[in-house]
Amino acid sequence: MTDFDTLERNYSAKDIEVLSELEGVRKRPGMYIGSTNSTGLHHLVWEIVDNGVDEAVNGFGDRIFVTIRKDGSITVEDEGRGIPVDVHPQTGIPAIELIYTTLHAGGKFSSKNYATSAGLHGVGATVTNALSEYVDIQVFRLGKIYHIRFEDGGKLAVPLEEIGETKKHGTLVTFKPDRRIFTTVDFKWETIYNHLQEEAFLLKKVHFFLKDERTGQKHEFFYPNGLIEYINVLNQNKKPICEVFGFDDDASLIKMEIAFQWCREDYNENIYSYANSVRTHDGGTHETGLRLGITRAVNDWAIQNGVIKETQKIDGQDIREGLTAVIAVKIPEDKLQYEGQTKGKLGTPEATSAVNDFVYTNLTHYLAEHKDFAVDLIKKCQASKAARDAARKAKEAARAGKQKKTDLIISDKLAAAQSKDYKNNELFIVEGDSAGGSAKTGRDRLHQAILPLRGKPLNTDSVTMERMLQNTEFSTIIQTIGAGVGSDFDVEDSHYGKIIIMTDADTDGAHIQILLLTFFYNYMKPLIQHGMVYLACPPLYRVYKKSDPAHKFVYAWDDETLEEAKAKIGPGYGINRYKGLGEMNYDQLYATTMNKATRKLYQVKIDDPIVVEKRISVLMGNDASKRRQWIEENVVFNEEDRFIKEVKD
Ligand code: 28G
Repeated sequence: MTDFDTLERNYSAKDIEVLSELEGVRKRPGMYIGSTNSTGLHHLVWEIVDNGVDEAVNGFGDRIFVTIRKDGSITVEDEGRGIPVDVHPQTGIPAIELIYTTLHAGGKFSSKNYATSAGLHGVGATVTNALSEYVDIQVFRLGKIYHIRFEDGGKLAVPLEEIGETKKHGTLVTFKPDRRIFTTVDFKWETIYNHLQEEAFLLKKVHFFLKDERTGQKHEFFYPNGLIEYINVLNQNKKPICEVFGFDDDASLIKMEIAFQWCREDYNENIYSYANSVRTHDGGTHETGLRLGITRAVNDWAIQNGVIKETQKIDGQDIREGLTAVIAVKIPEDKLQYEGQTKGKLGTPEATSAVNDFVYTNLTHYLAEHKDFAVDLIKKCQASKAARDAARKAKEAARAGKQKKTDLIISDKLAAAQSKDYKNNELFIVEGDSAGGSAKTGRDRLHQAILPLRGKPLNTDSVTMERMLQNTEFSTIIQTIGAGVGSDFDVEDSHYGKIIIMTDADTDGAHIQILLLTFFYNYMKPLIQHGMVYLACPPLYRVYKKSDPAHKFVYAWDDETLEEAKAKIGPGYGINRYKGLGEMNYDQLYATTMNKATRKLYQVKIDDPIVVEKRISVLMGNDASKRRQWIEENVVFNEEDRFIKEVKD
């Protein structure tokens, strides 16, 4: 079948084209993988894994093996048909070589195909190749073993060769990312673990095996109950009012799978959506359909069972409080469309009514069969409505002229900003009275407000909302921000455009950050979703000239900038190490940590629900030693961390 060794290979125009395409990827890696940091690095793995997953989803093989190797390479193996090795008649180039070296379009878009990968549409392998030191591939196909190897950004190093016979079938790809392209080439167990786990939740039939030869760690992911198990993991620390339940439809043109669980003492709406296995962070038509279907089913049940009158319909927002839902739809390629620049929002119009009807029918049926749960759910909705109505009345009353009074209540600890231009105001929540004092003196009074915190804040993950509201520290924060709390929180009302947590750069400081972030995550999630929560980043060192310590000095934030600082000062340098914010004068604190022009801030992001829930369970759970270990290993400002992401402003 394969006659690559009998056909004359036509070197020339095609080879030049190939080299320039690979070069193009190397010149603008960001265009293909988003960035060249840790996130971009791991993209190379997802591209290769996705190809194996596509093969499995098409029904060829149901196991994918991923191995992190000691030399910094990764091996991915599937048990599919093996990448085709037959020779393209015009060019004399084997299919596998073209697949790994050209930015060809994939097959035609068709209604029979459901693309699974992140949408690079077949060019993923080429991108990984272009950005690698080497890619080495073995194909087990139709009884033969084939080998091909690329080096130095995708250049053919060993042409396709037949190297033996085999009974297996599949593809084995090993690649090593190019250190010259990436800011880090350190593969992270946790990142790959989370990604494979997420894929396994979505693809119930596929087994994933992850192994790390650097540490000996191993894990197998296989979730035959898919999204049900996904929600069980997400909600492991919550208080459910029902089992996780779900529905799926594999027969329609738009395939869908949905799972639900409602919990008490959770004031957020937790909806996670996917289209063709890619997370849709910004929702879209499938999420719209889901919300419509839920609201309709719950209201109809309540009316038909005489719990509410036709005129007292429950607001969708009150129904969704405390709901965790995951929806995964599969849209045929020819109907798959997104809104906006990124692939974060599904645009396919048909998805809205398809999901709406599907959810309505199945949820109606479920409520009819689980009457006790339905009754509990309606009670919960009514309680949330009552709480919100009360909060709204209080807010309206405050707007009607009682504002000064609340200002007075919060003013003894808070040093308020003078400006009423809320969007440009910043609230610094500062660890300790002494740093708080320096911050108050040093700040930009027009736009910066300071709220000092004494001691460790309450762990809001282990108490009820009532208990949290009794806590002075948190009630002060809520009043200061002025935008409500829980389901009543309205980000538009925030008195600050940035909330900046400023703690010492030590374990206690990290713990305080986590406790505050837990509060914001549980009770003011939109602040985080809108990118309004930040961590200040005080310097760790001040490097000075011994002969002129007061005038010639540079600050350093980590070991790398410390080296740069030493070089800048030159021979005869001395180093101050800052153990806490309190060791800095007010003007030093302002210059290094608060001044917009010179400071560093980390923006808090939450893009991966599993990561967040896992973090919270490690960090907020009962195992204090696990928590301390995690904080010490990770929170000392690892810029690649997905929970905390660096921005400079
Ligand atoms: C181990 C890590 C990554 C893969 C296959 C199998 C086929 C294939 C891959 O075909 C070209 C374009 C569209 C059909 C397909 C084999 C059909 C028949 C394949 C992988 C041909 C690509 N026999 N397995 N690509 N298509 N595994 N694993 O990359 O029309 S990629």
